[in-house]
Amino acid sequence: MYTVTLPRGRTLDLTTPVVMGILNVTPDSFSDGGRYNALDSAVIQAQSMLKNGATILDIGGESTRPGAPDVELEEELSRVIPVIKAIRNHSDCIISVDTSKAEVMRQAIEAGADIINDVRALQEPNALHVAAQYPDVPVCLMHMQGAPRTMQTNPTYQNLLSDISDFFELRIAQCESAGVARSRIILDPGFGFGKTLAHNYQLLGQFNYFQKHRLPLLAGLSRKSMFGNLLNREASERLAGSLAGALMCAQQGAHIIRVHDVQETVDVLKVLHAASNGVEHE
Ligand code: 9MG
Repeated sequence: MYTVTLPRGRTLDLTTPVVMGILNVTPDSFSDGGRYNALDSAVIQAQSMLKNGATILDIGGESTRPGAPDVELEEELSRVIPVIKAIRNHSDCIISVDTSKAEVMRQAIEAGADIINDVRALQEPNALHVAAQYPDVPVCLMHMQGAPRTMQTNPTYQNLLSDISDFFELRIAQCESAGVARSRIILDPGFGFGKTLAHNYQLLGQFNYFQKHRLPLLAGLSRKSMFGNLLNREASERLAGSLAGALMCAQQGAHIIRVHDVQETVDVLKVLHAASNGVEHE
């Protein structure tokens, strides 16, 4: 049972799994074809995800798919900050910023973001320092082996699960030393980030291993190539695989499921909730 403190006196109740809707504001967004770059479209997309049951909106301006090029600071700021401001003007929803850059984190929080989602686990220059300055902002630390440009070149582990867990423990300790309290941390094993197909399915089958850290867990598998490669499906055809993955992670203790297809995932989680907790007799 976890409740996470948020800015402006709010909290995020993670007693049952919640959906984080993905709002990519990159020109090459791999699964929405870049349709949502314009500010108005981003706000419309955000409203639609909230209407469909998203609890959190994850806004990112850097593509982290394998092979993606780095994005300059000014470019990332210009993509992300106006969108956060516009959504915050329309809604009191929970916004996370998907970034690894300290300055993007800082400006995003000042613009109204509530959560830092960092695929590089606050390892970039100054990121820990900025995170420490906002004690009400939770941080998601994701595991990645390597960097997006090269991470899929022969990833290897001594022991996949314990290597990832050791990384978590190290980063948790480094966060605490830098002034980021353990109670603010969310962990994510990072499906697809420096993992082979076999690694990804081992993670999916044994996601509950990470409950041992006694911290909220995030799972991001939506439309990833682990489904494309297994099922021979294009990104737009990976809904069934993504829902199966979401369900498996939720059943094994994931608290936050990061997805493109909000409505369908919310339905899956409602079915899981009904089966786990019962429904009123008619
Ligand atoms: C930004 N991003 C892309 N994939 C992700 C994943 O699996 N987890 C998290 N936390 N962020 C992700």
